[in-house]
Amino acid sequence: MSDFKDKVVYQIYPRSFYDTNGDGFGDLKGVTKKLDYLKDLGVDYIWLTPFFISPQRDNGYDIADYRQIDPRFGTMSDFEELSAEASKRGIGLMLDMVFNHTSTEHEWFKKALAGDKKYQDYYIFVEGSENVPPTNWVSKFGGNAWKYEDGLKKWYLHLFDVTQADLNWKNPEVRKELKDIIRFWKDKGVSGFRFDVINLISKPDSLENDYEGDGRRFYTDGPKMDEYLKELVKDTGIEDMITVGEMSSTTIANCINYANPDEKELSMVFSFHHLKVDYKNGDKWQLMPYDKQALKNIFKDWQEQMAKANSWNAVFWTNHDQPRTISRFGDEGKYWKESGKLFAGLIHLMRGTPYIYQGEEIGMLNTHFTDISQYKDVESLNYYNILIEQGKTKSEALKIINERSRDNCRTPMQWDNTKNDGFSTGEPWIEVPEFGKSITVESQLNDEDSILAFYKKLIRLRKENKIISHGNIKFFTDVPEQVMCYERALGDEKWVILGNMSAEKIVVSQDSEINQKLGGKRIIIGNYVNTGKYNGNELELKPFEFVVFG
Ligand code: TEU
Ligand code: CA
Repeated sequence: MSDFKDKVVYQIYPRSFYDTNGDGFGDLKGVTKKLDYLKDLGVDYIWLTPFFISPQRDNGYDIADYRQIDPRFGTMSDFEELSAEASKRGIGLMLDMVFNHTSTEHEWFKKALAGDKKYQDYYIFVEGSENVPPTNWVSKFGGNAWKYEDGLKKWYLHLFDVTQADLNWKNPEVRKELKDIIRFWKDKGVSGFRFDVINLISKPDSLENDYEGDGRRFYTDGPKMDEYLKELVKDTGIEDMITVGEMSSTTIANCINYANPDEKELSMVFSFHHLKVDYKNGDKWQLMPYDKQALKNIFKDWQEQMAKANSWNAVFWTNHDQPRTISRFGDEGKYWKESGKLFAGLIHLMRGTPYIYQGEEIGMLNTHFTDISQYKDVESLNYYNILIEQGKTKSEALKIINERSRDNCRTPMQWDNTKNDGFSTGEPWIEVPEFGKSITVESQLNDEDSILAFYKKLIRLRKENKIISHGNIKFFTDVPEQVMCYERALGDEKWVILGNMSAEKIVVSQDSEINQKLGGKRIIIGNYVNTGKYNGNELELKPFEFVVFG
């Protein structure tokens, strides 16, 4: 298996990236148009979220035909052009394979509903009384995870929206169909794949009620996960391509297997524990300031244990399902720039392949929408109603959606200060937020001190220093709560990475383990060039300061 340790991936949510025909939807031609920008940024791969035929109930994660392009994104020849132009620039394309479920508009599901037994066995249909669902499992988007089909007198499982029916991976014919889809896109010359919620595919043999949780402990990291992944990879011959699996509520032990080169499953994994440190009682819909100590503990465990096992992580702060990083962990005001750079640096210097989500590289912020009607995401709209049913006032519910909505990352890419921030000449499918409007690519392109310039520098540093891509990692625990600190090491070389995650000045004390490591080291990178004050005994970090000593 090849390694992808010195590579950087850029995630594009095409519908919000760049619209070339004024219909308000970003399109594939729009991605092609912006390739020079991405080349200049320095990324190696683009992960495109789904652009296949879909009713778009879940913005394309509800696929009705895996081999055809939804006309609102363009045509197959647009895709081929994008692929050829990307390849000219040395950029590979990664496609998003949503294999846990299909849209209920997929022909397999339609045939199943029409009574075809072969296709009923493609999904998880269960007979039972109309009044009692087979289990009490909760859909990730709210409500029970089963839907009753009158015509068939059967229930089907949908871990996500009711229009996203879970596939039955126990059926070898289903696995064959999915492998054919991979072969189809592989033949088109793509470089790799991202597998959506892949650790949910292996369902348990017996369907039980969950009296302690929402059911996830029964279907997450299921019994046949390793077997299914090995088969998928081997039979499609994608061992040497870049692959990343999205792992929902997983464990380190499982990810060690999924992302270990000897296992020939995946190149790397996304896990989400570090993005739940602001969930009160583990509930996304209860607000809490983020727990810095918990965040650091999670990174320490994942980074050190994956390294020890020679397994590989994808490292990231955000994606199309998450709020914007600066709004969530940093400072939207005075320290906008500093906090944008700090969080970028902390991730890019870790052990793993960094993923940049569109707009992150210029420090885009949450939407700050003022009315629920401005939101489009199915999950946000469902949960708004659930919060109201629970007795929250409209403004309380809106405040929660404001912080947690997946739409925070789905508003149009802010290119310049023309109409709709240069995204579209038409009416965008989702509003361009007023808040943070001045944050654009154009305003940062020629600014050496910009967040954008800092991302370019981080990418360049990775290419020039094997210690970043291949070094070992160790976290320091003997530091103030606000400070994240770790050491990278390769051969005799050692770097110490320090970041102040707060808006206060923090002094790292004299007897700390870190200070002993810093003797004679020079500053390789810093938010405030040459002002990382180190006098041999004591280190003072400014608000959101990020320093690398090496
Ligand atoms: O997301 C999986 C997933 O469970 C979450 O990121 C989810 O959006 C969040 O936890 C809900 O609180 C993947 C895709 O990234 C997402 O866009 C899709 O909606 C989902 O799968 C279904 O395909
Ligand atoms: Ca368009």
